[in-house]
Amino acid sequence: MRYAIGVGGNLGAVPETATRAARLLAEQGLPVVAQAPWWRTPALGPPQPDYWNSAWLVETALGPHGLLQALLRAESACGRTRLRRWGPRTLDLDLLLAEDGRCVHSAVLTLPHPRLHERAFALLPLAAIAADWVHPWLGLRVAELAAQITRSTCAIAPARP
Ligand code: A4P
Ligand code: MG
Repeated sequence: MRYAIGVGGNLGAVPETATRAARLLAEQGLPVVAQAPWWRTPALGPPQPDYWNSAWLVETALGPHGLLQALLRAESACGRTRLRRWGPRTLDLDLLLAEDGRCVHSAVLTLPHPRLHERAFALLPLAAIAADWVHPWLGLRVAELAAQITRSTCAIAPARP
């Protein structure tokens, strides 16, 4: 099964940190099988540095909760600390969408990610690697959701690390 992961961060050398996290996941049997380009995006939330944002597809036999645990472990191993919600971070790995469209609503996990469809910094990278995946609540393809996002209000741009 493949899952889409949103990758973000704005402290330290984020693309390098993400490469380290991908290696850690692969060592645990969760290979990153596709990686979107990087985008530079203004922070949503309290004032803080711009973000690096990308997206991955991860292949795993784990269920969504097992995958979430692996993502949280990888974040911690990459120096993630949590001081405040939407605060600056070395690495954020969010579970965005499952290829089969499965939905989860538990105390620790909501799938699809509840804010995926509102966010250019998540949708535009995701559309580069999973354009045809369908958002199960909305019945729209990722490419359609990305097209609906007004780029001008988000002022985000692809970038090279
Ligand atoms: N959780 C529930 N559902 C999920 C899911 N689908 N994926 C729970 C991942 N986690 C999920 O997350 C808090 C808890 O959410 C987790 O322990 C998990 O059990 P967190 O990563 O500790 O905290 P957070 O990321 O600060 O909070 P939140 O509400 O997840 O924030 P968002 O919505 O992820 O937004 N600006 C730019 N430009 N780029 C960004 O990437 N990211 C954020 C964080 C804010 N501003 C940003 C960006
Ligand atoms: Mg998160």
